[in-house]
Amino acid sequence: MSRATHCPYCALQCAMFVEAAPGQAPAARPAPFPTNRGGLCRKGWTSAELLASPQRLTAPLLRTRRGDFTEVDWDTALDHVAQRLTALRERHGPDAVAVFGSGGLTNEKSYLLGKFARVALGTSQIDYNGRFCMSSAAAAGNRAFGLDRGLPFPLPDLAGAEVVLLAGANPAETMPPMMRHLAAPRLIVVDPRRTATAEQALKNGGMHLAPRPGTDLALALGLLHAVRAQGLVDTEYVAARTTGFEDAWRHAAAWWPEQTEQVTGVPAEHIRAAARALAAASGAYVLTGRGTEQHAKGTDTVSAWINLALALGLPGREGSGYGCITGQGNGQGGREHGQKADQLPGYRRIDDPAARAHVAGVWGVDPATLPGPGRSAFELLDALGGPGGPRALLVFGSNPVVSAPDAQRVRNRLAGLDLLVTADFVLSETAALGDVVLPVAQWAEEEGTMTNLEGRLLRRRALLAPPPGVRTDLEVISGLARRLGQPAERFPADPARVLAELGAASAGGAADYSGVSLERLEAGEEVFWPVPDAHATTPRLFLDSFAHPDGRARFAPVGHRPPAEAVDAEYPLLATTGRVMGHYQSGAQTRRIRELAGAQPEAFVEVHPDTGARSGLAEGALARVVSRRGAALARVRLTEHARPDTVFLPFHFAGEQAANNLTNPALDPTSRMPEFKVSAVRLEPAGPPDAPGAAAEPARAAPPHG
Ligand SMILES: Nc1nc2c(c(=O)[nH]1)N[C@H]1C(S)=C(S)[C@@H](COP(=O)(O)OP(=O)(O)OC[C@H]3O[C@@H](n4cnc5c(=O)[nH]c(N)nc54)[C@H](O)[C@@H]3O)O[C@H]1N2
Ligand SMILES: Nc1nc2c(c(=O)[nH]1)N[C@H]1C(S)=C(S)[C@@H](COP(=O)(O)OP(=O)(O)OC[C@H]3O[C@@H](n4cnc5c(=O)[nH]c(N)nc54)[C@H](O)[C@@H]3O)O[C@H]1N2
Ligand code: SF4
Ligand SMILES: [Mo]
Repeated sequence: MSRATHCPYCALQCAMFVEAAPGQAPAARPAPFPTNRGGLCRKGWTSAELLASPQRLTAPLLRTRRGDFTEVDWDTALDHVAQRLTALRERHGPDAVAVFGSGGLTNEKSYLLGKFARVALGTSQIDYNGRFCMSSAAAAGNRAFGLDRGLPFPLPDLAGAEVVLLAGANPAETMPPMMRHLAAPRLIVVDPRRTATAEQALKNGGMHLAPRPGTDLALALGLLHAVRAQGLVDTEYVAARTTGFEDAWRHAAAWWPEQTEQVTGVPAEHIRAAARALAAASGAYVLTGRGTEQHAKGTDTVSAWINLALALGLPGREGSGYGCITGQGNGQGGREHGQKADQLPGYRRIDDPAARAHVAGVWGVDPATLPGPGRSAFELLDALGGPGGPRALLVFGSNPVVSAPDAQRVRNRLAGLDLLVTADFVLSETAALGDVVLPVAQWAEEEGTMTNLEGRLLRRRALLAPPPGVRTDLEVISGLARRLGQPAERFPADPARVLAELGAASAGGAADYSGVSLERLEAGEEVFWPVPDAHATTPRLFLDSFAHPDGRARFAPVGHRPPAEAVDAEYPLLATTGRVMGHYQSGAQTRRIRELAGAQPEAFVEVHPDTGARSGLAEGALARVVSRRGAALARVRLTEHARPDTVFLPFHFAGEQAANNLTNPALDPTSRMPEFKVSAVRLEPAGPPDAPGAAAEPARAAPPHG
């Protein structure tokens, strides 16, 4: 029996075998596992292609004076980076160097990267792409429950529910094997579009509520209103296990269903029916995804969904609950080990003196030398090269020129840097703008642990040898730390040693990993955090009490407010953005996989036929989707499944096709999450249906970095 690893992409972390017969390209196939139950999506099936792709980087690249890249050996590359970083720090101070990490990195890498920033660089300027992902749900979860673990229960629990409400999540495309757990429950899907997930709901006797983008908070308040008005509040649970209901209710009191219909477009009768279905179910879950979270009021919106779940008595009860569906492969673990601007390992706060003392003790440094909180992801990117902003950026596992909001602005900021270094296995759009590119090993070639959407610890296994010339991220971080004067033993490149240290650093924190060991995972134990000792596992949280000191969950008093940007005569439509099944994120990986690129080679925009007609756009026409910030070029897809006031674009494409050319970087005040899901736009015809060059990248001059 061959040993399994897990998919390189999303938080479902499907188990898979990866094998390469002699002389053949490696191939992936599903392995038995409780989460994917023997399934893989199209991305998983094709994931091994990039391991042996000719587009893979196998030598470090250094920008020459002429402006092109030249291959160099590792010593040359790392010496160069270390010298430049040292010079910039001496000249401008430690915060002149910034680090941008990723929820795709293993726990060990996330941990070592955070330590590298705080100890080897001494910078406060580190954040990561998870800030763009589920930071609003994390903030709301902490506020309500005192602890943030995406799903506080194992995924198979969902199959036993009668009703599952999915707010702004489209797992039929974003985590297809998850639908195996959602076959039996009736689904209530809240999404402006009639997605594949909404179709499934309608097929199984469920409902599709299609609010105008940016109005979920009102809808959740309207549902709470309908629950109370119909006498469906679980008053016993609310009295025994929560605080703050009356304060929260004051904000919902005005949202009777007819009023909610005015703002959201969801019929009042559907709101009442959804409230009744949730309350009548013997087991029910409320789950949130990026659709409801990626807003300038995302934290309050998630709080409103949690308020609804609390009023119905769902969280912390067997067979019911609330959960946030995390996104990236290690979206959960990536936010626990200290690559976030305000965090230290174990989900500790960097401004908490006790946390600083504990972690500094493990690291063998004086707590006073640890920097304080830094800038959040977009604020960090936006400060690059500017007055008082960082002069150098190290990127591990992200492609922000495609995936950050207001992408042209981010591109300009990167161009203003003195030094841009990227660790990647392909020349992503961000790597292509840089001064140094460091080629790293891929998932099937490295050891480590991941924490999936359920808080379940997984082993990533090296099943194949990396190509010669490639190093692991841990080796890169370790090599740079040593060149910056750190002792080698403080920055080990061996994942097992890093995991042991991570366990010690997290001990006593909210996300306690001190009892995690490779042996336990190797033995096939099911391990869910917190893991405070070698026998502990916590598949279900909150059954006895919530994590606040009084053991109660807290209702949050949240009111509705409109999106950051309003439509007007010039920009009369709303654009929302998201995903399609066959591409992953910025597309840096999946656009390089033949089958996936062939199936979806270029950007498209979903448009209601009436809106298309008004804009003079037929099926297959090229459109320019224009916002106050910029434009994206996309092929028109007319569909009755769109709202007439809303268009949808996937963000997987780059250059002039990038959806993020038009998105709004308005930030949530608590989570600092950008408003990816609402921009005011107009549609313009951009050429005939068969215009050539639609998929072409714009010409790009090499940036004149030093
Ligand atoms: N195929 C694929 N799968 C992926 C990924 C990928 O890139 N491709 N990425 C992974 C990652 S990192 C993540 S975070 C997850 C994300 O997984 P999801 O949250 O399922 O993905 P999205 O498509 O971003 O958003 C979900 C839905 O939100 C809807 N939406 C837009 N605006 C609103 C709104 O105002 N209110 C509501 N209620 N809904 C709205 C969109 O129409 C969309 O169908 O997917 C993971 N899986
Ligand atoms: N408009 C719009 N924008 C969005 C979103 C949206 O819904 N709409 N969603 C947001 C969300 S939820 C997310 S998570 C972000 C994600 O967006 P990004 O952060 O850009 O994520 P990826 O495209 O996965 O980029 C990962 C890069 O790192 C490389 N990589 C992968 N694994 C590793 C590794 O282990 N080590 C190293 N060194 N490199 C690695 C890949 O090759 C790729 O180039 O996008 C956000 N942007
Ligand atoms: S659902 Fe996610 S983890 Fe599973 S195969 Fe697809 S991309 Fe990979
Ligand atoms: Mo994400």
